[in-house]
Amino acid sequence: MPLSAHTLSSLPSNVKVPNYDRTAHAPGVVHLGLGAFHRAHQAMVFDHLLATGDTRWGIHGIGMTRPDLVNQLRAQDGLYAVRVADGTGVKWQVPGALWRMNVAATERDAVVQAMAAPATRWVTLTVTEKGYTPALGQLLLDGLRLRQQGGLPGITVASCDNLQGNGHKLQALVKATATAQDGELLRWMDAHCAFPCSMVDRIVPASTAEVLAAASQALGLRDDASLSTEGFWEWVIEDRFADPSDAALLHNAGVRVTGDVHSYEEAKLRMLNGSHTAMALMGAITGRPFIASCIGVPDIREFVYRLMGQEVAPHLSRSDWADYRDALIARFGNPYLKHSVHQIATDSSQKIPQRWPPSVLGQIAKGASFEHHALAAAVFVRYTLGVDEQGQAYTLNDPQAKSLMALGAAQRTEPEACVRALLAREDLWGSALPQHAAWIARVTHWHQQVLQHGVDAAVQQLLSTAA
Ligand code: CS2
Repeated sequence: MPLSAHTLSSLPSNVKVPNYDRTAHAPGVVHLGLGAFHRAHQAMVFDHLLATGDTRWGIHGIGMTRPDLVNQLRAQDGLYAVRVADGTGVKWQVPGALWRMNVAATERDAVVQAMAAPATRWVTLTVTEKGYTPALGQLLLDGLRLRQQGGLPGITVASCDNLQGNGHKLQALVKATATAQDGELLRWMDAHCAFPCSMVDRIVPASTAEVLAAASQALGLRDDASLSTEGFWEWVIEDRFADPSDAALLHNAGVRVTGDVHSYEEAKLRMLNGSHTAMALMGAITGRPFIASCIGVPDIREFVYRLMGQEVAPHLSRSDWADYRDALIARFGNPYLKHSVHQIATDSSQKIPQRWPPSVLGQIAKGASFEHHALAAAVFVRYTLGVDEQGQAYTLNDPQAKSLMALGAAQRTEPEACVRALLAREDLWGSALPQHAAWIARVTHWHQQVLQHGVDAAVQQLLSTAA
């Protein structure tokens, strides 16, 4: 039997279930991007708020493209189990905040209507780095226009993607979509809507057969949408809301509401996500399937430790970075999280710009070494070959896959030219790094080592030469 509203009462008592009515109220949140992350992070914060008796946090979840996921969740009445597991223990929970679902690609009108529903107070987004397109701007603008025309209150529109200044980027995108006729709408938006920046953090890998099997064992029911995550979660959001009283509510639910999201964003993007991308690319090439398998290699662990401490930390405004680094190393090693390196390597062209260049530029400005990032960039160049060190082919899942593979294709015969061509791309590295001769020289060096001796030997060489 599958998990659903009807079977919820049959779950074992050690599985935490929603204790509130899921049908009496209209959702107050429209969430765009119904992936694993949202369902194991914000949906659980909203579940907590609903459990306090505040009925305004039900979610109308929007899958951007995939009808299969939405169909699966609809069949389970929006219910799914989350395994929260790490060194401190294993717990199962069924969050109940997901009340309605649609697919943006095929049900656009329903999405616009949802944003303009009277009960809607928030729109949250996890549409990934590549999702910030004019089509997204238009979708939001259409929803907001309908609200304004209906004389409804403004809303909070919160980007939760791994982009620096994500709220500003989203607001600019929506405004850029507006035409000359939208003057009044834009004035209404400025006066009544809020686009806070936020940083969200929880490691939530795409689900695996192992997780689904563990779920059916723990629940005694089939659950095709179950997920596995860690105990740790963090949500830092700028204190800028359409309804200012939301600040206290979110704070009580464990969210950090602050004027300074920036320092949390930059630390997370460069420490956590920057290390993730470096390890993911190394894992893809060496044939190590998961982040935990990479961080389990002492040299890679030391590499990541030094990357964070020596090249990222000096440029962070967050002063507790050493604790943050140590906690990250432990989180990466969580044996319950089968976090596929190929999942994280997906869309690397969209992720690298936020994750690596700011630290490299910081080191350059100080006259300090950027060897770890240069090696990581060399590994990225090697990654574009699409075949690992055992000769196994893999797919580059990236909107730029074609152009990256075309530039990197001849790297065995013309390594320097390929490194140069890939490092010249301002969409990846920004405008300053491609001009920097020492950066190009060091990436070229590490690329040679990686090609000739392999990733592990290059890492070993770096560790033995760097302090
Ligand atoms: C990862 C992130 O896939 C990726 O690019 O680096 O999804 C990471 O797991 C989350 O940002 C953690 O909060």
